[in-house]
Amino acid sequence: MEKRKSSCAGSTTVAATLAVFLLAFTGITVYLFIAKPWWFPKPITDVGVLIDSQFHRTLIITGIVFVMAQLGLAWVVFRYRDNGQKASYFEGNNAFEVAWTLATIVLFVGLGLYAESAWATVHFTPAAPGDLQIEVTGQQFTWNFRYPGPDGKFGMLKPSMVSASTGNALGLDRSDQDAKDDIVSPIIAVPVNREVELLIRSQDVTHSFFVRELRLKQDAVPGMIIHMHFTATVVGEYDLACAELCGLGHYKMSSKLKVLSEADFAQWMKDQVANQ
Ligand SMILES: [Cu+2]
Repeated sequence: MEKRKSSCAGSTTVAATLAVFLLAFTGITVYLFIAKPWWFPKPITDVGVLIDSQFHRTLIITGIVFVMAQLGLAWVVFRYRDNGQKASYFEGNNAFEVAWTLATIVLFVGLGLYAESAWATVHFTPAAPGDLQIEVTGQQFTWNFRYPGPDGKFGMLKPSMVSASTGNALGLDRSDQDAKDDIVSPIIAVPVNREVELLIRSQDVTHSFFVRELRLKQDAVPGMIIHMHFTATVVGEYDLACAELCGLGHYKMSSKLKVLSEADFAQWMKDQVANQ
């Protein structure tokens, strides 16, 4: 290959350093994903387990592509470093471009087709009859959870009656027969191994109901009641956060999800009835 003047030649050190950096960067990244020093908390629903296995499948495939691409880059950086040779120009390789575009399509469509129908199970199929319904209301910057009470019916809400100072954050019309036994709580408690249906709404701006262990995140949109259902299988207390930047107090818009045994849940319900 034709040489340029030797004074213009590049340095092997620069190319080698960059190649070594790429190797180290790839190694550290792969290590962090395998050792998992920071990882998701364990899922507490069967759907969460399905979502995790799909996540792992995607991660393994994209991980292999990532490692190959980084190793290829490190090799090219070192192999074709500036030795003082003249740069040559070429217009690319159509066969390669078609091949990797097709490979990407096959990969993404394939992963989509192979995916467990976990997400669709939650969003497109309704909860089974006899589930426990809980209404979730987001408002700047708190969560309120309403249970229909022993009659199983949610009472009337009147926006004109919303008053945080009198403790009626939802505007519940207690004169309505169905509203008399409604229970409103700042945390959400659910019985273990029983299907729960959430009716998610917002009183002002868009919020987002998010519990990591449920692997569920759903926007609360003003003017809509969005249904979502889950069955928690592990007793415990979990953080619930608003996952939508909803204003200055967004950072403190959090609550708790308590998954209780059947007996503890019955007791919790009793305490709530006494407190209303
Ligand atoms: Cu919010």
